[in-house]
Amino acid sequence: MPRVLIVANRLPVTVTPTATGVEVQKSSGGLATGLLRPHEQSGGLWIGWSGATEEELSTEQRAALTEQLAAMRLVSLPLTAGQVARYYEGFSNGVLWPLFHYLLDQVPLHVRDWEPYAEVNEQFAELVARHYLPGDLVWVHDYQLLLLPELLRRRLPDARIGFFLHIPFPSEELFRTLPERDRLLRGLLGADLVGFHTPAYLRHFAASLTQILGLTVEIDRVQLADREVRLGVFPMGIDAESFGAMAEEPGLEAEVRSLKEDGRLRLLVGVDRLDYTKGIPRRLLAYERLLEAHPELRERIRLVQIAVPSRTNVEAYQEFRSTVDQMVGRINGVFGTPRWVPVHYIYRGLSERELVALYRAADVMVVTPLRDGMNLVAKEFVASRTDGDGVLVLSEFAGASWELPEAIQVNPYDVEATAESYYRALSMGEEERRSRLAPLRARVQTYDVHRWTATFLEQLATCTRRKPESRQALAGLEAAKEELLIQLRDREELLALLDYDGTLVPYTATPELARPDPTLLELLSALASRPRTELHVVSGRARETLEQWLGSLPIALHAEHGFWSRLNGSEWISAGDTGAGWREPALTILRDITARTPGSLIEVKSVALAWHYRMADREVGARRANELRLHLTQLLSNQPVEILAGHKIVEIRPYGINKGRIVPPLPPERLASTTLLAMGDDRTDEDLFAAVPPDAITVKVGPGATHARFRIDGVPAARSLLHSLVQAEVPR
Ligand code: ADQ
Repeated sequence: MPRVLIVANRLPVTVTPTATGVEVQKSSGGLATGLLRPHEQSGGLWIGWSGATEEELSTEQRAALTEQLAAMRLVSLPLTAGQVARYYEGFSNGVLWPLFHYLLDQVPLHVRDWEPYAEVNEQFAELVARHYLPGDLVWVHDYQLLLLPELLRRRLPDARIGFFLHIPFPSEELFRTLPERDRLLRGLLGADLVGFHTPAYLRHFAASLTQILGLTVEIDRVQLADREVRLGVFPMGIDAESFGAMAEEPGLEAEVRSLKEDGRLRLLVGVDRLDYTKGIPRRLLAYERLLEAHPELRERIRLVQIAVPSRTNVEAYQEFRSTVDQMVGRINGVFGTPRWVPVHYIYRGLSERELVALYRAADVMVVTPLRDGMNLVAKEFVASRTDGDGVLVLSEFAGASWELPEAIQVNPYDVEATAESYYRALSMGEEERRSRLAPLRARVQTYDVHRWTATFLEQLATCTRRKPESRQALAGLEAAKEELLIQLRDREELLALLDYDGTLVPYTATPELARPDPTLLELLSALASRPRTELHVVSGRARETLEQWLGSLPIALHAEHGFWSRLNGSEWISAGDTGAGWREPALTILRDITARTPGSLIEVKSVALAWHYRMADREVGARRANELRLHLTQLLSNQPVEILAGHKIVEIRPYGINKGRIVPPLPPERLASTTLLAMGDDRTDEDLFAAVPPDAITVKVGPGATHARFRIDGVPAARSLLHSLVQAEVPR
């Protein structure tokens, strides 16, 4: 098993400064339990913050802490109180947490803590890189470290990096409200594997990649320029066996009986961190509604609500605490009697044993968050019910709901319906209770936390990093430059065949906006005037455009994928008659789809027709493009044309007309003295790559499948490559 480096905001410990040093206590809890096994078994490290700020510890205490942590193979990332206030409480808990839980109104009006967030992520990257050894698996956790995968990738290009998000990934329309949305997405794309609790979160993330970054996601993977990122669904489980065992401990039964006042009370139980996402106020309102609507239940039921103090330094949490206090006070004041307290509210954490006793005592477990990544409490309840009884009322907005469909599912925003579902749960017969719980138990026992860690790490381990040799096969900009210069030493003629859009200029909203800028014209002109150099620009565009934009340069132009050619200022020559019977019917279809797809447009060329959808909504555009291709393929099946899907474009053009046509004849003696460069970004450029000799320097610009030998990042890299040719010494 490879060594696993776990990276999370917090280390699984609690640190207390003492007179002589520090006391370090291991903390338990969902994540810690789950990750302890790979941590122990792989001999790995856990890297995170200890929970004590730099200001809280003296120099001696810091040294003592480091030493004690090292013995547990834990590595602490030091944070100052200011960093905790801004990176952790400010941006992570003040902005990302509410936004990712759909609670936009909790996001501050003016977000200011981005810089410290990015800075701490950098610090994490430095620290992890320092401890990394080749072959390690790096597993980064949660929303505090969204930038870390990319920051690590820069430092450790060959590392296998996994990321798991413990909270929901919000719908793309919400996510895009974040000013730093692009950087956060790119941060995550530094990983090889990005995991979520549910398929819906994965879908939201994929939609964000498409809509915000313009990337194409193929169900569970995204192809980047130089590597692939896999996306996966890994619903987190709990240590079901240990909860089951605790539930069977002797003496527990007595505790359960006393909680239920020897059977006189039926209990509804809620166990949460005191967090506004957990739905406690509406849960209380629903309980109040239940008491109003069903007075016969008074003095016979009780809601036990346990709330662990959480994020007490964040203002929203302080206000929230007093809201809950007041509601509990009000309900108890209105409905309580000398013999009966309707809500038993406890504001502190309980031991695991106390928790299990409560889970066992619950007639109805109420888990009604407004939004929750997964919710482990629901699973802990199920695992503790070794007696096979008890009803789970579960919010449909908890990640756990898709895994636990046999629970009574509720919409926590619907207070009336929630109250009714409590009633339904309380009135449910034993047979139904048992038959609903059995499949829940099977699920929670099978997909436990150990299975969760093992599955994630297994998948991460199969993300094969490219070996150094194969990387050379698709090397980047520097390698392409080097190879060009080496070839030019022996073969002094330079023949450059260059695509235009997406290679020499970036894509623009509409095709006419992509006219060449002065820097490009200068660059092409300098390259064309290089001795023994022949420069061709080949494009899918119409002749008129190319002539207008590049006609004054001493270069060869090829329009409409090589149907038209104009060699150094001569006349345009066409490839011959191609028949045009297909154009009218095709145009009819194109006009129809354009009318139905806002932001799309038709380009009519002399032989080809093109449908552009760069400006259309990304998802709709892509769907319509598929529809169009299908339709055209049927309509034009007996016509001498081909239908091509390019970069945000669908093109119909006569057969045999492709960019490969423009490669000039290269008799052996010319071949021996020519260095050939072919560069393009689109699928149509693959025809060009296929038509040149195998040792030509073929360069793919940007992501996507290719047969080119080199891949570079984008237009600036393409220009930089040409620039290096202009500057290269020409032998005399
Ligand atoms: P949390 O928001 O912390 O976790 P949850 O999944 O319910 O939510 O886990 C809480 C843990 O704390 C449970 O193990 C529970 O037993 C314990 N706990 C809660 N209240 C307690 C109390 N009063 N006393 C003692 N212990 C208490 C985040 C996400 C979740 C996701 C987890 C794991 O918000 O959606 O399920 O991470 O990915």
